[in-house]
Amino acid sequence: MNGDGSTGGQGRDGQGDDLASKDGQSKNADLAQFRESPQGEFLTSNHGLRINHTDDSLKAGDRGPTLMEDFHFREKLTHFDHERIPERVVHARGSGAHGYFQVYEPLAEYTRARFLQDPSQKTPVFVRFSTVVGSRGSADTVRDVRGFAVKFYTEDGNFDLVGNNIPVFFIQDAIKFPDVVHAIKPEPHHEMPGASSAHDTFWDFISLTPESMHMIMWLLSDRAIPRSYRMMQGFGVHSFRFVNAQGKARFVKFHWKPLLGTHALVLDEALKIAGKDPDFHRRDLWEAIERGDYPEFELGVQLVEEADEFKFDFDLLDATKIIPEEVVPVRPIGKLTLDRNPDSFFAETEQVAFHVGHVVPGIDFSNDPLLQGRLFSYLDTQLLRLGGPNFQQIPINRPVVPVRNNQRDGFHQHKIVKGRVAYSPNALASNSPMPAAEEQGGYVHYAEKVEGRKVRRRSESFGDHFSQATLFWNSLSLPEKEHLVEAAHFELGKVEAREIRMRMVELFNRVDHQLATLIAEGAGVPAPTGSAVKNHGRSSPGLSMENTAKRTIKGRRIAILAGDGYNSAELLAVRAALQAAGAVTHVISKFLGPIKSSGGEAVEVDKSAITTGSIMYDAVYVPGGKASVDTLLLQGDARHFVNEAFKHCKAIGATGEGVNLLLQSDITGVPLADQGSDGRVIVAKGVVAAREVSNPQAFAQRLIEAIAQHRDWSRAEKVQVPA
Ligand code: HDE
Repeated sequence: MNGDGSTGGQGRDGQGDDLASKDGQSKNADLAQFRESPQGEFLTSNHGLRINHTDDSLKAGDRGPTLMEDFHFREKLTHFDHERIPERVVHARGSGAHGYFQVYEPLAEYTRARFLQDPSQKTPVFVRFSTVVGSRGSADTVRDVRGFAVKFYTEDGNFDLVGNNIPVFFIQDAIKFPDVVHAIKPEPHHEMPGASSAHDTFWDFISLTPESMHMIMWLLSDRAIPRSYRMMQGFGVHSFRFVNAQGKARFVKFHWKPLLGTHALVLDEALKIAGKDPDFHRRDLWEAIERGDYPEFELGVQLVEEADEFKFDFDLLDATKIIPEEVVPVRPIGKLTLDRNPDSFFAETEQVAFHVGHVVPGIDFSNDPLLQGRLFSYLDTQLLRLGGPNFQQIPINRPVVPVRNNQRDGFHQHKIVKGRVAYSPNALASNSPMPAAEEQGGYVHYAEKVEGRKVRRRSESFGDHFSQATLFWNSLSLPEKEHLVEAAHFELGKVEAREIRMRMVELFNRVDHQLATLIAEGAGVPAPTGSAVKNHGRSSPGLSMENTAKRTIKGRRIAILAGDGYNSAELLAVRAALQAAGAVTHVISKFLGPIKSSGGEAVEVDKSAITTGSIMYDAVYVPGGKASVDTLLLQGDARHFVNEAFKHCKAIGATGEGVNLLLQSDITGVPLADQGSDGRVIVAKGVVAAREVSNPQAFAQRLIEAIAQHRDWSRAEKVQVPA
């Protein structure tokens, strides 16, 4: 190492080229020096002194005052007093995971980014999923946008793709960001509601900001209440640029698609889970990774030639617009796998600092005014949140390549740089560290031609705020449309000012007349008398989650309700089949501990009824066994479980006497009463039931098919079910 460059601290000098290695382990190795687990070690002070007693302060006599000289007491308390850092202004609540990314084939034709060239190379990544509105301790399942931020530790430095699970945004210009965030955050006089858009100030702002209407359609859709972080899409939102080694640029939009399919909760479930398990998404992600069920997402790109920039009926620089997949297909380019949970929430998930400006050669920006504003904001926010300009030296933020420059000092500087030269140009250190030419990996901004007058105004090409909102509405399936209207009833139902509700209905009327009429009905305001615009009738199938669902039960949670006297053959066979198909099963009973089957075998209860509920499962199965089912019949909770699962359109299975529980619940519209003892399996509306089970495996197969549908929306009777 050259004595006048930086040494120690950051990066591993001289090894830059192989750090984002084929096996993706180097980042782990790089961070290993920072990981400690003090088992079996002595307790010390922060200056390394072994501490001999930490449970009593130093006092003058047993009952005397605490002494000033108790440095251990003061250090321990002072450090504790300073444990908190400011939470993120937005996206405060998050969950992180480590993993790796692999490209499918070399992309040299489109980009010179080195991590996108070699399919055998694993680039380490850290991902942080988040909600936007709530504070750090808020519930996971509220209606909200989800952040999907990915840090790629590449051999060219870090690339951060800081996206959301919704492909558009509320506003077109970053200067409006403080306004939209102030409007959606808890109202400042009483700090309510804690983490929800359902209040006056948000809808007041929206009703006066028509550019937000496309985003509002997504926010009211099921996308805003995902089933799991493992089952949601991600989007880079803005148009970025790919630039190849020849300097040719193309616009690019980034898409993440979950391999488990895109799935959502229903509103009632999301609201209830927020109380029963506020950590629902965090836990789901953590547990999936712990059991080796690694979440996977395919990265896709939409590429647009520079020459085609003006061929669309919207502006590519307008972040309230998508490029429909039918117009420009999404081309899959690689896969992200999340295979390791963080060791320390604070050190990793809380201290990770994403910045849209962290790019690598081959990836560049567009002039989207929202993106341009973000390029300022992310760096600025980290300075405050992480306490100064050296936040990139925090282990989770360190690139895997060396960092050398003439920046010096500042709070928490970890590097000890040798030499007296901290300026450029210099002759005393042979002008090092020196700029790299483009062919040496130096980042050169794409030389886009720009000219114009200084103006503080919006481009006319950003003027259409409704066509794509209508496109979204037209593309939804009927259940999705019903859910959107229900969500609007919930949100506007909490808005006290009638004039805000009226203004919103007027805006919805510019999206679609039927939509506005349905919303008005629940919002207590008159329906609009006529359509404000004619619906253009276009749709884009990719926008409906129905078309992105994958028919698998992998990673789904299935509840098995049982008590003493259960039928062991049925329970074990069905459970084994569900597990073999990749599902997670939990035996639920009144109390923890073992329960005994009718034949005397025992099975361990995974969850006691009081700690859980149907809302935390994707399906429920009730095995037979007279005594077991008779006990369940006496428990209101068990009937409620079945009712609620039915109401939420989930798959329900029952065998033997288990069918009695379904008959005694309020499930209607399923011909269960016809069940004779001929062993027929009845499959109706996602309910799979059989009195006599000669072949439990075959039964399990039918149940698996029903669960793989995710929900059976055909249950019109669900509204009559009390749950
Ligand atoms: Fe952010 N955003 N944002 N944002 N954003 C932040 O940075 C900002 C926007 C997104 O897990 C902040 O470190 C402005 C769009 C994610 O750490 C802050 C604008 C998209 C995360 C900030 C936007 C995002 C943030 C707060 C309007 C999707 C969490 C704390 C121009 C493409 C990252 C922080 C994490 C976080 C500013 C709009 C995604 C204040 C000014 C559009 C996923 O810098």
